[in-house]
Amino acid sequence: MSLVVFPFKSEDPDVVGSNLEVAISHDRVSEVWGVAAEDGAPLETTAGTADRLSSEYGKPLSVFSQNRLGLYRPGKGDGMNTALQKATARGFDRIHFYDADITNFDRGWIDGAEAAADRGYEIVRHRFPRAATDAMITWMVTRPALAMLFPGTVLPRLGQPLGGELLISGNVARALTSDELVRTRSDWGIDTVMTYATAALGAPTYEHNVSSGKRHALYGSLDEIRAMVIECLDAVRSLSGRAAPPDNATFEADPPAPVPDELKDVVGYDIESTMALLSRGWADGEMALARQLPAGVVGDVIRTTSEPEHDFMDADRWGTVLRWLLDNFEMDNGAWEALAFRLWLIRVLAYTSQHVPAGYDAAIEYLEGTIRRYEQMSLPAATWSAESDGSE
Ligand code: GDX
Ligand code: MG
Repeated sequence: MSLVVFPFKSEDPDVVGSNLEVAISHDRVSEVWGVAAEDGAPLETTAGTADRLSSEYGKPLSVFSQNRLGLYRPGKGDGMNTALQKATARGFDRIHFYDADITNFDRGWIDGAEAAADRGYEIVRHRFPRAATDAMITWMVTRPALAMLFPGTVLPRLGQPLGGELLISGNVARALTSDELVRTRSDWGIDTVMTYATAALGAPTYEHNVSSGKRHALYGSLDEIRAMVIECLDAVRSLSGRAAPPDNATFEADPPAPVPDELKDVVGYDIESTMALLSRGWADGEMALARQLPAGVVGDVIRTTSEPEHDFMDADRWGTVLRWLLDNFEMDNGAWEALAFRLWLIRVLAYTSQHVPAGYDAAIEYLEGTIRRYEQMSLPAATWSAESDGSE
């Protein structure tokens, strides 16, 4: 008995409706839920579509608002936790989660997850190729931080540690509902903590590759995902000092597949308006924090007040900065949030200007190399070596 859950906020109702239909029409799926944000979700339109589809397919399809469960900003985390609680109370064997804004969602996603679950995997994570300038939080914050905090484990190996597309067994869902780290995380940090918490359980995990990629709403200026940057950084920082996942857990993945050519040309964000963000004024207290940055970067960062430079933020300098943020960053402190966002922007622009022009394959290979390098730097016997992958 499988349940499919779509958390949704302000998405195109036609896209949400079409995704609800893909799920409810699937023979493995017995029920579908749309969990709406407290604010902004076009609940009535989607609820009307849900009622129509429910009678058409003769299965329950409900749309309801999330409950207030966590301790952070009420966001996607409350939506996912609301679903987890209700689903475990109902005793579903399998629970799928999908973002509601995917425009190429089809039964293949559900088939892939169900097939792996049939083979005994209790956690099935969908992975997919993304444009070279998409996934800038995944590439610059989450995967590097997981590499630094948990080198040599499954965590830095996961393709989409922030992905909202996964299947978990009823047992895993029950374990997550009693995990404080997950239950309290109501904001964008939910995906990060669920990734850690599921890996920590040591249950057999599979990565299913959706080779066509995930097509969904992309961004204009990166300012649009400022809250996501901050909350994902805070979530991964909160994992510092926690136990590494067991090293004997089963982890398998689909082999890599060719990436569609048109996906290689997709632009993940608007470079010009993002560049302009670097010229914005500094927040109160931001400069005082910036002066405490590690020696190798402090001068260059402060110089950006007069010249909006970014190319100095190579993989190694960013590694030092991210480590410093993991040790010191404070969420809900305006100066820290402004500085963390500024530093991330500098790193994203440096990567975009120096590595994206070399073409999709070279850019992605470079990014994968940076993850291996951060991991290697954090292993006990490792030293910083100039020859390693990812150094510039
Ligand atoms: N119930 C509920 N409540 N749903 C929400 C809320 C909320 O407050 N906010 C967003 N959603 C839904 C949204 O409608 C969509 O279905 C899904 O959550 C993901 O949001 P979206 O705006 O599409 O996020 P985006 O930019 O695609 O980010 C995804 O990838 C990021 C990344 O990998 O970089 C998402 O899974 C992020 O968690 C992740 O950080
Ligand atoms: Mg999206």
